[in-house]
Amino acid sequence: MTDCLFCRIVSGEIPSERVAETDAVVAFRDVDPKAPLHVLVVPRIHVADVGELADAEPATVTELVQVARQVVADSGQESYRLVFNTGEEAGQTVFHAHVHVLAGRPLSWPPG
Ligand code: DGP
Repeated sequence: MTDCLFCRIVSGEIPSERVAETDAVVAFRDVDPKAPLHVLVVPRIHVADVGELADAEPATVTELVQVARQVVADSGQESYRLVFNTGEEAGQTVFHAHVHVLAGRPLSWPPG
């Protein structure tokens, strides 16, 4: 039993709409989408953020990006944005590493 939301999604205890998975990562649709395509790709191991993931399992950081790219390709999109909110001030609310995959509409810059 864990109180980490994304660990519970990875284990299947909390349902999600999965779009891809590998031995190391799981990709599922964000419950509050900010773009027509908004998927989260998360490592199966619990680490708080992408920096910790880079220290613990550097190959899994690469896999997050590869799976993100595949999810975008499968959706028929070409342009996309990957976002790693890291730390409270940067907007991170779930402290299990994840990358937001956003596509399907024009995305402005800079972000808020
Ligand atoms: P962040 O703010 O970067 O930590 O992103 C967390 C994201 O997680 C946010 O966009 C909403 C999403 N989220 C929160 N709870 C759930 C849930 O229960 N299911 C799914 N699929 N996504 C969730």
